[in-house]
Amino acid sequence: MSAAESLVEVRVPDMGNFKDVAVIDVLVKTGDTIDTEAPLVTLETEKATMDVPSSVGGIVEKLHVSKGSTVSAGDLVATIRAPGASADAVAAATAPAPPPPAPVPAQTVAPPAAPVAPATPAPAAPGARAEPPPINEPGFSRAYAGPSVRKFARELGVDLSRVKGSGVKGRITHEDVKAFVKGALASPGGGGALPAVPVVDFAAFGPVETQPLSRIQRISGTRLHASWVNVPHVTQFDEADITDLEALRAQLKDGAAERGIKLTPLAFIVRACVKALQAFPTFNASLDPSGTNLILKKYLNIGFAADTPNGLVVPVLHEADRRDIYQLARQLGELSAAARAGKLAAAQMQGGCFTVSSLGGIGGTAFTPIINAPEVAILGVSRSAYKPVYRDGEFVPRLMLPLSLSYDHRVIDGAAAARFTTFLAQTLADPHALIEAVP
Ligand code: CAO
Repeated sequence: MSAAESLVEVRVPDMGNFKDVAVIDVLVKTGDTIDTEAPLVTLETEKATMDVPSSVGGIVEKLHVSKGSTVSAGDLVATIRAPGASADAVAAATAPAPPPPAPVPAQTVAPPAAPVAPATPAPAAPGARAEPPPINEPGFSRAYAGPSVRKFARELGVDLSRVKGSGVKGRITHEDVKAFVKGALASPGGGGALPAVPVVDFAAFGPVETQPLSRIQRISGTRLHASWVNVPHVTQFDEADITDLEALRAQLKDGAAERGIKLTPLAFIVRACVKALQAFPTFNASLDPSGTNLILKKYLNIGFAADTPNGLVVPVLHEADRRDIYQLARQLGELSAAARAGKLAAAQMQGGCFTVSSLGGIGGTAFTPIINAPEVAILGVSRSAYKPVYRDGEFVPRLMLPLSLSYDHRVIDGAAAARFTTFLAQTLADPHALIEAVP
């Protein structure tokens, strides 16, 4: 092994509650040269099959599992000899699984204020067909399909996470992959490929430095791009009068701090969102992969965008409807700390129904958040400011909180969105109802 190489251990990611999962296929052998995200083995639970991808590219030094064996989260799958891999790479390779992508109903990666560009594709030569969109690897891994269908899909460059299975329990068959390709070829643009962004030689105009995107940025970039191009977004803006809320929070803050709880506006906003989602159930819903059915969720988990040194992640406040303001504030603090330390488990980023993205602690007056698809709406919150509000014949100073609600226009129409933000603003203006105990 040269000085510029390291041995990287790839382990089974956190798979939720599954243990002793069967290895139904080993997709590489010792000595193979593999790319980052190349699938190493296929696992099969009672409900799904999933590939375990390699977090680094390199040469397969040793395989630690065989076909027919069983594994659980954290078990060693393979050792990869990676060129130039560092201790960071080892950490990344053994970190919890990346958040599952759409259409898996699990939410993980934060939607940014601006679209995240995909890796710049090379411009297509005149008359040449553009490259298909990149495969969403975590989604591909979790798609319910057998090894030969996976291989077939790889050969054709088909992203299995976008294919609807017609087999038993929704298992994807060869025919489903073929039908997907036929449909893609028949669609305008021949496979949905997007026009390429021009490639510019920036160094021709001055000095530049190249910085690789972090692993989280790369994963979130794919998801954000998928949401940006697949979901027709509209953003509804509104303002909530939080003068009374802030007065109440100021009264309660010190008592909460004595209990080790930082009572920030976000806990109140999440509580208000819970009430709004209960009043408007279509906002707590997702389209199924066919796009013809709305799945209404009877649980209420709320994700929140957290800014971390490695990029944006979305921890999820599970059963947010069962938590009072203090429990929400405590959980927000704990999950934010874990997110910043890079210690969130996969389960802590899954199952979200609706996302709140608060830039209130930083600044700004409004933004257009990208929906954390397959959720159907996201609330952006900007910094509150005192404004003159005309009331009873005079202008009075009121603390106004800007709200920016982006929604999927296939599911929600403008009137519903305006009703939602109106309800939210009214709820935030009545803070005593927000601090009531939760039944
Ligand atoms: N208006 C005015 N002040 C606000 C505010 C608002 N809307 N929201 C929070 N603040 C204040 C808080 O009261 C706190 O002030 P004090 O320390 O004086 O009490 C300060 O801003 C910082 O708050 P915080 O950031 O510690 O806590 P939070 O609960 O507001 O936010 C979290 C937690 C995790 C959301 C935040 O730390 C974070 O990561 N924000 C960035 C999220 C992000 O990047 N979203 C964009 C994604 S889309 O690209």
